[in-house]
Amino acid sequence: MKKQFPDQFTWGGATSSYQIEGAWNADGKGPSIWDVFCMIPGKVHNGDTGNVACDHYHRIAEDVALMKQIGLKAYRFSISWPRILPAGRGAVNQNGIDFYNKLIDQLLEAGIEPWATLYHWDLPAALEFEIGGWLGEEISDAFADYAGVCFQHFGDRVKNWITINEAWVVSILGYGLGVFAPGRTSNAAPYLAGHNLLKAHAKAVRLYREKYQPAQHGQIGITNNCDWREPLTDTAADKAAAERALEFFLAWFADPIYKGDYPESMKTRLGSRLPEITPADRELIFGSSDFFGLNHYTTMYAADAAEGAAAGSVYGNGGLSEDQDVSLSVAPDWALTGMQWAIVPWGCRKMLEWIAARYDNPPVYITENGCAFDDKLEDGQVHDVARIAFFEGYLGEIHQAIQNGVNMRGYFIWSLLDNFEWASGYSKKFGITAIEPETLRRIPKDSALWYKTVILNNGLNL
Ligand code: PNW
Repeated sequence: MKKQFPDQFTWGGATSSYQIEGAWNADGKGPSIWDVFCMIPGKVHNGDTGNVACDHYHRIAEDVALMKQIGLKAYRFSISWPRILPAGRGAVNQNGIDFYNKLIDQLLEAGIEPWATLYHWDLPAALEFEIGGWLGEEISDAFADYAGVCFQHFGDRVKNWITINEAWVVSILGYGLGVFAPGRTSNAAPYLAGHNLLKAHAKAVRLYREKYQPAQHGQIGITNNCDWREPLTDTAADKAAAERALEFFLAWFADPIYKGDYPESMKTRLGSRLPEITPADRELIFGSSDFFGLNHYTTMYAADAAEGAAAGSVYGNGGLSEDQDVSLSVAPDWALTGMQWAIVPWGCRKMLEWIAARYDNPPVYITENGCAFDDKLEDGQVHDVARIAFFEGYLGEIHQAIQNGVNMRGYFIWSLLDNFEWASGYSKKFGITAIEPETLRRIPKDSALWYKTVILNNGLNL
């Protein structure tokens, strides 16, 4: 069966700076909160760090050639803030500008559209020390100033900008559960961090629209992550619990942008822990995204926990589930990836349909989707059949969502390369390309060859 995607559909691959670049202190780069977090014993599996990672910093030519060979139409990478501004604010590091210029130029030469994310978690450590990171009042202006440096230097060639990657992860895992940098725990800080992330995003967008977009003609938006929440039973209570869980996950950030305020369920349950969106904030944030960026990985059942104890996921992706009175679970027959995330392709379709219904069918890009498996490198090959099956399942449901009217514009595989998987270190492999230990040689897996044919056919041939 043929599943044809729309003309002009953007087929891409994604990575992020800290996860692949290495060169953590080369050529004037300042330290990020992830450089520091990795130094703290016990924070990252096996004591792994991003000091070398895939050494992408020194292998641009090789990596762009790999993307060209796979046939990527677009490449989503992130810019390391402390490589551009080593102290977070003030002096610009020209070597950092040169590095991204080289990457962008080589992508364009290879016919690959650059998609730049401005913040994929590697905050300059100076800003954590000096103003409390995302809890600091000055952080949104600092971010907008940094964004301006990027628009100024790269905006003549970069036409697709993502401000913030996954404000939910930054807030909940970084400032609530403390499992990601900067490792703080609190039940109030995440909501303040989230508020400042929204303001930072919106200030960068305002600057782009006022000063750069008229001449540069690019698009700018934010990428949020959300897993689907399926009601455990048909009861009204479980249906409401699933809806509430989605509101605490995605509508937390999308409602202010598309509706001008936080969801009612969050305001009621969080009280003064949730900052108020003032008229000035609303003016700034409402309408501040040219497209809807979504990172999607998995699905869980949600049940009302008002009567019992809320149960989150041990992997953190329930968030602060006691705030929501939601209990999460998975069906025993759902297959799991190496992250213990369930493989539920139909959840992706329901997620997309929920977004289309709630936000009036905005243009959507899935800016990450993928899976970790315990791949085996044998005779220089990786036969990752489970990963191909995962992608076929998810893309099949995305195709169905398009048939059902969802305004899908593009899809980025996470990830182009096996890389530093945050607190899991190098133990979790998401890539369609393996990295040979020691030599760091790139070895396309079977899924990379499979993806090449999907892109060539502009769809699936099942
Ligand atoms: C995303 N959760 O992280 C990131 O954008 C990537 O950098 C990362 O490599 C990828 O997904 C795979 O993990 C997430 O707990 C981390 O729900 C954790 C969660 C979601 C996304």
